[in-house]
Amino acid sequence: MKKILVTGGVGQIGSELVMELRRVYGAENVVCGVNRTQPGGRLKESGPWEIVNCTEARQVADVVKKYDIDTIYHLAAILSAVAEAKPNLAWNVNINALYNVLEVAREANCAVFTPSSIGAFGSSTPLDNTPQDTIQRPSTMYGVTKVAGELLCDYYYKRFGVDTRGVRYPGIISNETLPGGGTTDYAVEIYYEAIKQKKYTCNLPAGTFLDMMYMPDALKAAIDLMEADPAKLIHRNAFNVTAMSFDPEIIAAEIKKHIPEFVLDYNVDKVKEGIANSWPNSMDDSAARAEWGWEPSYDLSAMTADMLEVLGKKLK
Ligand code: VAH
Repeated sequence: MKKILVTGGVGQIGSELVMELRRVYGAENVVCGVNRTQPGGRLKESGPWEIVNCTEARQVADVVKKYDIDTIYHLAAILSAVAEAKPNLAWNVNINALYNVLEVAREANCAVFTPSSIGAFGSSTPLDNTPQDTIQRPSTMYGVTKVAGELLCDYYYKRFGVDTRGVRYPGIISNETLPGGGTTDYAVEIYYEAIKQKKYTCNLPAGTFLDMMYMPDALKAAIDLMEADPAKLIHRNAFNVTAMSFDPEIIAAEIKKHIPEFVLDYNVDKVKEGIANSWPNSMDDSAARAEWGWEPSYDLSAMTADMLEVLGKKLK
């Protein structure tokens, strides 16, 4: 049975990935790695956890040795908006920590999943139906770390044989752990505010189309890719994956089908607007579909119904 370490284990994706991996592989086989914040609730009670500051190579090596880890899901990262405000921190976490994880994986023979992002593209990329293989000249520090991360992961595969794989995640929408400092965070916040206030002030303007995905599909993409037959992988770092593309007006209209009195207005964050405008409007994920059977389960309608049902109970 796989022995798995998840870094960034209390983050938006990491906290749910740990629970899903524990369901699939057995709780005792999945270590929740956290930088500082201890896990709480069932995340803490359902399996092992460790303090792992991935910018310290020794800490990564010690946990991998202690639990005989053979697979690392490396989710620890600084997201786009925070990365733009703190570029040095973003480089240290998104690249130096990744380098440490890859070096430990090389020495301990671990497979490594590292998410990239739609942020790995820039305004010179074809932004509609963005191809798997295309120009990647991002103008944000987040995007620079994502492109460099993709190249570093591919290098460790080709040069050292480390089994590295990754996906370019779109904006991820979920109802467990709030995202921290992303440009796509509005697409999570809008559901919470729709239930609490029946109104939302959006920090991205109408017409800003971005790829998005519901968390269950994001978890499925990571696990399915890591279980895929390596002989069928032409690409590795990293695959375009998406489930939907919408702008604030479209998600608001879907919410209004459930909460007719919901009102959307705008107070645009110019930094986030600039970041979002440099990202694809929609991605082509045909390579992931062809090479490892990627297929999302949730569209905007199904996601909205589920988000509002779950949050309706959670926020009561
Ligand atoms: C962000 N949610 O907004 C992250 C993600 C595609 C966006 O990388 O930075």
